[in-house]
Amino acid sequence: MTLNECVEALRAHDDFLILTHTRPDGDTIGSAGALCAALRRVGKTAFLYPNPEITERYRPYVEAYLGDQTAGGYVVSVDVAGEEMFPKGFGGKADLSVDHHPKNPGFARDGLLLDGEKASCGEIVMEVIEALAGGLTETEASLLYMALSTDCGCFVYGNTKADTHRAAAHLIDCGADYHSLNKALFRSFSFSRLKLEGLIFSNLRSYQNNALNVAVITLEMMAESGATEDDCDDLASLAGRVLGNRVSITVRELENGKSKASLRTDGSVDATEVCARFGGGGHKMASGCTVDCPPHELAERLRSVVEELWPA
Ligand SMILES: [Mn+2]
Repeated sequence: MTLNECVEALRAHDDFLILTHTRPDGDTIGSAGALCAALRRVGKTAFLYPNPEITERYRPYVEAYLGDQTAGGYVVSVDVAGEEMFPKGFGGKADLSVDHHPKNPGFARDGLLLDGEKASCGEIVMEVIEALAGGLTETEASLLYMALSTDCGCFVYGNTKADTHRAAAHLIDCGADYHSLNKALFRSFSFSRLKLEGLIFSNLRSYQNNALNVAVITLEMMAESGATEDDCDDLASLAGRVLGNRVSITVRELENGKSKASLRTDGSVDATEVCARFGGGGHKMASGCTVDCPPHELAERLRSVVEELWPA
């Protein structure tokens, strides 16, 4: 559907329930919060579905929009790539969907507003709000800045484009509190997370002149740092920070005796090919597998396959 059709669908209804995705990130939460605020501003009743997985990092930003109702109203999903990504406990259907995942199959009854070129769903919601309400408040701009900046890793991921920066500049012009958001979202970590990273880095192993790096995260390290699942975002990116890295292997020991591996590569070694040998899969540059063996053993087995396929 077009932007105008999306805005017309929003105008035609009065009560809204806004869905974020399972294991919600800054994009889905910021997009949902901003849309909720704008709908209220134009006289509608709107709430966010009380997604039980919203973490303490994000909850304060959307506390005012979280309702108790888990069904009813006109249901709008934001940044939700498919029905399997619906938040825990939600058993209904979506009426409207706004998204930037190219693979979104169009599950919403009245239509899907999709722009797969955007780095974040927040940039699409920004256009929706401006067309619906004729501008952005400072609160909405801040929520959308949270959405945009988190989905592009504060402008360092490969999805970052000139348009991403232009949208961010526009949000800053509209009053987004970007200094405090940048500090809170990208420069602040729980004590446990930092302690866990310390343990991971002290035990990091490096091969191929620092081009191949292997991190192992054991249950003992989790216990020693006091880290919980909330502290474990994006651990698979840590080993790849080594200067000269081309391939990184990260293995986490699971409670059930198995180990879960993530492989990230620059494309010189096909991550899917490596993980397929262990029953896993994914993409050429990022794949994973879960294997019934201790973490250090899995790391060694993966390393030997990567070295076997290492480019001459
Ligand atoms: Mn997103």
